[in-house]
Amino acid sequence: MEKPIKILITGYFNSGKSTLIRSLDPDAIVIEKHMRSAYSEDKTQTTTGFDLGRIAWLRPKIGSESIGELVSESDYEKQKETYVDYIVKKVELKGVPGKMHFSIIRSILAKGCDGVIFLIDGCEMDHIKNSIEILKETKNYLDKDIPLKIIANKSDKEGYLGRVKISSLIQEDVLEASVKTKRGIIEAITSILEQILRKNTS
Ligand SMILES: Nc1nc2c(ncn2[C@@H]2O[C@H](COP(=O)(O)OP(=O)(O)O)[C@@H](O)[C@H]2O)c(=O)[nH]1
Ligand SMILES: [Mg+2]
Repeated sequence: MEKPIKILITGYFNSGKSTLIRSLDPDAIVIEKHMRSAYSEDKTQTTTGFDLGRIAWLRPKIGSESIGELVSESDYEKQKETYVDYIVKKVELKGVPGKMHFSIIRSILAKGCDGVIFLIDGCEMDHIKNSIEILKETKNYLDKDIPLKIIANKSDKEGYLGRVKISSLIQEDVLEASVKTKRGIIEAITSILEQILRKNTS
């Protein structure tokens, strides 16, 4: 059995990591705790362990320049015969707890990952400052050649600061996306998967 490609989903608290993993794999393991006081109306839980989602990346063998589809592993297993003409890669999405004090857990979860998706809440200045810290921390324990994509999430929300502003604040290129509406997310993940495959075959 081919080993799954491992992608670390990291970033500061409230950036959308658990939501992303759950939206791609409804059966994901998500270890959260109820917060003593809710951060916002729809943020009442915080990751205290890790998240683990299992998905399959499916690309047609003919016309494989297509970015393909991402489906949960359990959906893929149910409809396997539909995908006989597809190149299938299993992918594990491992989410971290985003609060600052969980730094050690983040460093452990990063071990052995093939690529990193770094999420930022693109609507909050304070959040972006904390993101800069976590990005620095992440780079400290990752090999330089591990593919990394930085995503400014929540592009659907009022007050979104936008790619240009966020890129200049964190001094890195970021992609615009919304986990909620799925805009830009599938493209970002399939593009990091392609980068990982290219690296592994070169
Ligand atoms: N508007 C909007 N809200 C989002 C989006 N992604 C996540 N959220 C919300 O942001 C909050 C934090 O999400 P969560 O996945 O718990 O963040 P985590 O702490 O990084 O795991 C939740 O209330 C989500 O519903 C998005 O793309 N747009
Ligand atoms: Mg979480």
